[in-house]
Amino acid sequence: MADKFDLRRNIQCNARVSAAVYDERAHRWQIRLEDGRRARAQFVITAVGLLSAHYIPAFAGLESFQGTWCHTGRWPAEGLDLAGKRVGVIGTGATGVQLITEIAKDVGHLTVFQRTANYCAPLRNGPIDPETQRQIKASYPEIFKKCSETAGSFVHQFDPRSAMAVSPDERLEQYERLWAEPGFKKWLANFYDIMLPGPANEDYAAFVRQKIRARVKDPVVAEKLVPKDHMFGSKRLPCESGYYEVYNQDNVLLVDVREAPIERITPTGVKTRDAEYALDVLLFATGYDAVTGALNRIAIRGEGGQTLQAKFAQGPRTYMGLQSAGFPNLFTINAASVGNFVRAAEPLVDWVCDCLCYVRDHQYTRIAPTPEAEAAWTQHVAEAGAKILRTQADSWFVGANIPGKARFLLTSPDTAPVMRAKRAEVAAQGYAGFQLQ
Ligand code: NA7
Repeated sequence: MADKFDLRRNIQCNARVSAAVYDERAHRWQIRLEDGRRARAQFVITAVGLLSAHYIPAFAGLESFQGTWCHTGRWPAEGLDLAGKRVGVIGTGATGVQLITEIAKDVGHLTVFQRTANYCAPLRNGPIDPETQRQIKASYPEIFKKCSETAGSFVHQFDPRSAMAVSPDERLEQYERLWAEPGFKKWLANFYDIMLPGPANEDYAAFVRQKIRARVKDPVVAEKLVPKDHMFGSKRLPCESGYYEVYNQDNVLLVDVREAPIERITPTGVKTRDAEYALDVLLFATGYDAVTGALNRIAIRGEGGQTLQAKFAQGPRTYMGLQSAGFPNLFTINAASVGNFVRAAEPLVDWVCDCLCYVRDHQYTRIAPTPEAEAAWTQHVAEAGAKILRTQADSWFVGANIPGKARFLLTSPDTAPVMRAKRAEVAAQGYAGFQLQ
């Protein structure tokens, strides 16, 4: 890719950005790298990822642990030898669920520390024969077009019928049919209202709970794995390939740390209120300081010396997730996308490119949102966000997984097509809501 588009001369590898400071007189950013190198740029576009700032809870005693430990997002490049070892995993989100399923095949003994049980959906992935691969590749334009039309930029379209508007038999038939199919269809091609708070959502949640119970032999363990404290889809749905069967293995133990919280890490393992678990390896599948975390790890200073971190202390304050007032010429792409990030990011990048061309073509040197446009957008996120499923549980969607982080929807409450239309309209109106200078 780098060679095809002749990008190498424009890329600096191993360049960890430590600070970016806005020069108000020159309308330029001064960027500092950790190794002392510096750069100047008129525009800065952050593409630092929504889920890249890994989070390890501040457990007492971690430094005393004599075994091996790591966060899943910092897996050693040389790999970890888990064969025959006593391994502990903290966290059962999308990462933990996939990790547990894979390592349970090798480890000597596995202890899973679960705080919140999740609704996990079977992926049903399998080998794709060469002919099917050829067909998929030949239809990329249609696939991408479909993705551009759906709420979350995935290929699936919701069934426009309400689950509650069809008979219970018909409803169950659809649930079962989609459950048996591969991929995300079981939630994203289902009745539209299973992804809204209300009776359809609860009906489908009950269906999924039964699916979990049916796969776990020990009914006490099964009940621990059945989510009862949040709505289906209010947290990101982990997708799995044999996760629940892991708990039927004799060498796997599920520890409910809501019942008996982790008190500390000891030199030899993990101590909860009720017991101590001896471990050779401890794996943290404890997630990420989402969206703002990676931005806050860079000292970003805008006009008047204010920091982005201070500005976002009560949650992101942006105009459509793209820019923040007082931080001109800085585009924060990661805060503006939603759903299938890869597909959603592409039109976003195109919009930013068009915007930069507009600024240059009109001989402007500075673009920033007006405080009014930013305040209106922030209010929209709070109000529209309060009605959607993603704000109903304590998850990274709203920053609730990080102690002390303000609770605020970190992505847009609108669907991807709505966001695209809003951005297009803003551009068509000469970048309405932005101040150009
Ligand atoms: P998640 O979804 O944030 O999951 C983190 C997990 O770690 C979750 O089960 C948490 O329990 C658990 N956790 C976090 N802190 C603690 C403490 N202190 N004690 C016990 N357990 C804890 O991160 P993932 O990496 O799995 O997934 C992130 C995204 O990547 C995912 O949504 C996809 O979009 C891809 P909790 O649920 O908070 O009780």
